[in-house]
Amino acid sequence: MSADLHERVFIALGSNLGDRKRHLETAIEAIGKIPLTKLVATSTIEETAPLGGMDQPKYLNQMIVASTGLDPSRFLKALQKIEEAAGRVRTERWAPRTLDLDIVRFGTRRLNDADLILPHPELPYRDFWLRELEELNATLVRKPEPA
Ligand code: A4P
Ligand code: MG
Repeated sequence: MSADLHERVFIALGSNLGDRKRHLETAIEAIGKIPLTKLVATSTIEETAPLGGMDQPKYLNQMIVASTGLDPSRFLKALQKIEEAAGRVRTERWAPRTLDLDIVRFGTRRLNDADLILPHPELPYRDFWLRELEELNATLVRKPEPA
């Protein structure tokens, strides 16, 4: 598949259980191994207070940008496998987790499927996502992806 069929996907990583930094590192390595996918850039890691009003530990959050030839639904499935491998157990929504992977943006796609909404609807409300996205965009301007 030629490089111009690839789209840029921004992925938000979050962890607030166990060895949080290790979970982020392992996830990034695994995302780099998704078929037809290449890592482009990673943001700095931020420690953030938990959103959602539940009493739970602080998160480490980070965002990465990759280039992929997969479609959004296949890409989401690949991310969910990585979450499972990190030992994530889905309990209630917004509960503490070893690893959470959200697709923030997928090229310029807009989607409102039952299992995938693009761009991610929480994007405008999460300061740390907006900061990380800006940081990545600045990196992309300085270092354009090779064709
Ligand atoms: N889904 C729909 N759109 C997307 C998308 N763009 N990317 C569906 C990923 N998944 C998407 O997600 C529930 C369902 O959302 C998936 O099955 C998928 O089909 P989940 O990961 O199973 O459940 P969740 O993560 O508990 O719910 P949700 O709604 O994804 O919550 P968030 O937005 O992930 O919030 N506080 C801080 N400081 N930092 C955090 O990172 N994260 C959360 C979880 C709460 N508080 C936080 C943080
Ligand atoms: Mg999630």
